[in-house]
Amino acid sequence: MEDNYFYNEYPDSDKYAKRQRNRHRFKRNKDIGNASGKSENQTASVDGEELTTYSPNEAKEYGSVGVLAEIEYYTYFIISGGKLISGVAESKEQKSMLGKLAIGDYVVFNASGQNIEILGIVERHSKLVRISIDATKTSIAKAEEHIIAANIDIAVIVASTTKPPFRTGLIDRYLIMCQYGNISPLLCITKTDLAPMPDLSIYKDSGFPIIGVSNKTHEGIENLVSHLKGNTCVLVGNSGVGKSTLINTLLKKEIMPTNEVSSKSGKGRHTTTSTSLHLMDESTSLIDTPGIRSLELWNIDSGSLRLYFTEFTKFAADCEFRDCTHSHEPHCAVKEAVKDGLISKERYDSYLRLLKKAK
Ligand SMILES: Nc1nc2c(ncn2[C@@H]2O[C@H](COP(=O)(O)OP(=O)(O)OP(=O)(O)O)[C@@H](O)[C@H]2O)c(=O)[nH]1
Ligand SMILES: [Mg+2]
Ligand SMILES: [Zn+2]
Repeated sequence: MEDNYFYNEYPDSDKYAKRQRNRHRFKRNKDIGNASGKSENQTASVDGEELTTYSPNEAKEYGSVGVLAEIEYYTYFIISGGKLISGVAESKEQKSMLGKLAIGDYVVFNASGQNIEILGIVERHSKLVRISIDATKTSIAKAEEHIIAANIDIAVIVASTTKPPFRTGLIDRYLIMCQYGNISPLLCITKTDLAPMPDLSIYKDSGFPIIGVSNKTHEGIENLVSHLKGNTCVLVGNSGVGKSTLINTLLKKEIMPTNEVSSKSGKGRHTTTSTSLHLMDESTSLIDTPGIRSLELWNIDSGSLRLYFTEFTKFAADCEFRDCTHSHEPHCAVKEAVKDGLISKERYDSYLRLLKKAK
């Protein structure tokens, strides 16, 4: 779908930047208006549980369309027609709907009254989700999803050469999320000024771009920009790897607050606490996310995990058991392939570690 907002005619961008810097002091803006003039019926488009979804063509008939940039308490910020606008969820229905929206959603809204009323969203073409399995734990299809961001083209999986130390486990988890959500991954290694690039040979056959950058020297930034141009990109990764710093580098503005990694623990400080979307240019958006707090935050059931390690698939057909988890079973063709060097041992070990944690 074509959206028509332009960075150059983005009059509130400085205000937005300031608000970002002062976010800890941000209070719900009571001046934005209220929905008291509206009848409750106008929000009846939310049919209890489901979020109303429009096709891109339908959307224009029902209201204005803009991209959801940030939510703070009951206030939402939408970029539409080159402007950053905001509204407040007042009714029970609007509040409940807010909980179902994701940053990056194209929201359909009615701006005819004092307040901006969200009617629904345009169909999502992709979504980055943390997956948690429902109580029956029978399939991934039944998973209850927590959407990190919607309508994403590229997930920039950010890891640092050091501070915090480089590890592959989280990268593998994000690769699974990308596959589940129909999103192209890009691996970005920051802090190349502090230490050499880690050995990434295990990913050499995976086909996604791997780019080293430094936010200090700006090495690699141009290369990264050439990959991101024209796309909606979400930055994900551990706390302290430099996601917000990278957004500032790419926007050439100090919009996002950043914080030093604790010298004691070597861990990030969870500086970013909410997800927010920023325009890099008229066709490129960048979404900053809070660093994942814990590896246990999301789960995939052990039966589905193997499906996300696509390089196992062609061997798995020869396993003795159709539902082989490629761990303890005899006559496992995947284990054979690892032994023969046809599947990366490191990727397999990562699979086993995730399998142990999968519930
Ligand atoms: N030397 C060096 N330091 C960097 C680089 N990128 C980021 N940093 C520093 O790393 C620290 C953490 O950066 P942030 O951008 O706050 O990290 P984050 O990933 O946004 O962390 P959370 O918001 O907690 O998820 C800051 O002190 C940055 O200045 C880099 O390329 N080189
Ligand atoms: Mg951050
Ligand atoms: Zn097997």
